[in-house]
Amino acid sequence: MRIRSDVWQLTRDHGDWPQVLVAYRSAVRAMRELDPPGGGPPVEPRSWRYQAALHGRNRPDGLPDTQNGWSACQHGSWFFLAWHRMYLLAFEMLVQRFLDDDEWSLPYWYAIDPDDPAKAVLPPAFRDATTTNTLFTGERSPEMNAGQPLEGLDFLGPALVASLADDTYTTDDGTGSFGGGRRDRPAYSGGEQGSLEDAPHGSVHVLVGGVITDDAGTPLRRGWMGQFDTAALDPVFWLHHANIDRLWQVWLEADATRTNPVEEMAWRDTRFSFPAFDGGTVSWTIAEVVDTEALGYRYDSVKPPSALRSAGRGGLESLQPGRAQARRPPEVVGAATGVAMASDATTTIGLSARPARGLESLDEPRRVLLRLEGITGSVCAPVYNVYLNLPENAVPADFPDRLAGTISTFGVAESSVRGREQEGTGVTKVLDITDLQGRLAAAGAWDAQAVSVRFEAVGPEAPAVLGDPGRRPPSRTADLRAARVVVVRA
Ligand SMILES: [Cu+2]
Repeated sequence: MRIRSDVWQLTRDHGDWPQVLVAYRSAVRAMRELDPPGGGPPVEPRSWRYQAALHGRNRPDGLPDTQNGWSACQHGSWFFLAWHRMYLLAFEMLVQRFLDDDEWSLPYWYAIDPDDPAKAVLPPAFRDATTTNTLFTGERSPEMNAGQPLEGLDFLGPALVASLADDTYTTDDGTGSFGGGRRDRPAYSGGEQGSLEDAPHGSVHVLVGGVITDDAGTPLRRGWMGQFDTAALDPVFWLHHANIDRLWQVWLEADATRTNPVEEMAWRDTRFSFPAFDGGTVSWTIAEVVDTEALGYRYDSVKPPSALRSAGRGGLESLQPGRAQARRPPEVVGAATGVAMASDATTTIGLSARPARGLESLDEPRRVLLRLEGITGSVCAPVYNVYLNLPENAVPADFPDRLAGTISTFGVAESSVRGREQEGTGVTKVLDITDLQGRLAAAGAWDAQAVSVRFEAVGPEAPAVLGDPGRRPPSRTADLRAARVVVVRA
């Protein structure tokens, strides 16, 4: 059984260059040497840029290039975790062959470890700017390359714990889930993201990607990790995703009642293929990858964060109140359409006035959700915090108890472009506000007639590079918006 290990633990035990990273560096070099010199589309399936193109590659017009099986990554649905598990496994098999070492295993980077915030710094091997170091890239947040920790740990840690407290792998009624919304067929973008895919996964992408500026400091584009079509070019992508893959296992093992949706054919029987080292392909159905030990690997630790462990079984319910109740059909109690999400934008949502349905008259435990539907935009900050009922002119940071949740913008620009194979209708995110609504009501800060929603940008706003920037100059104004923001009782 191979072990995938914590890259920071290896670094602390063995110095900046543990053996697994020395080997990884030389495998990346070998794969990069198979790329066509001087750019142009990759042709050799084992090459570095070809492997990244499997995740995403844009044509000059900004739409995903789907030839050769490229642009196949799955986001915004229950296929997210399974597709990325296979992608990593096929990549790991290639690296093993390049190294002639079938024991080599991807390490993982636990960037948001609520019990060890020091791990939020990029491991030193990835920051070493020596020209021969293939693990370094300048197409990355300059702050993170300088050794600063990931921004926003204060709220990303709790977002991760809340995600791991969610008992449901998938739903199809828009009420949110750990693993993502149900979908009949695979799709590149759009749809309802699972809670793990959103803040814990997407925020690391966009914050590590950062913003690349010109000499005058004008934002030009996001770094590689911030976009589908470039994310896997950064060697740290694979370690970040190994951690997301591990967190799937953490979630499963945290409670014996949890299950993957293996009863559902559209999930279980869906098959994805990847290039094999000797030509041809390697492929799996999702049913074939649900058990990592059957695939030959496990993680050195699947211990949940202490905040989740100390919550215990009863505590899981306090983190996700009402989850254990019988599921009811969700009921929309308020909605606003065309909601601007630029920093400091505030939207007021009128709530159903009928007393029997008002949220204050809740006499039975039900969940209250804030669903942000169809989020689109081309210029936005990496991450947004969403607050409810802030006093006018309040500084959001002064009201951490009114934070409804954190959302990342990874994948938003990709889901906003309309094309032959995609609708361009954006991504959907669901925040559980049951607990917050209860606290606001108890503090006399909940109005049964209306709720106000305020967005706060974290990090600088930057354009996403989609298409030929020479032909279509990117907008400079933040244009993030949600087609609809809904308050739901479920
Ligand atoms: Cu990802």
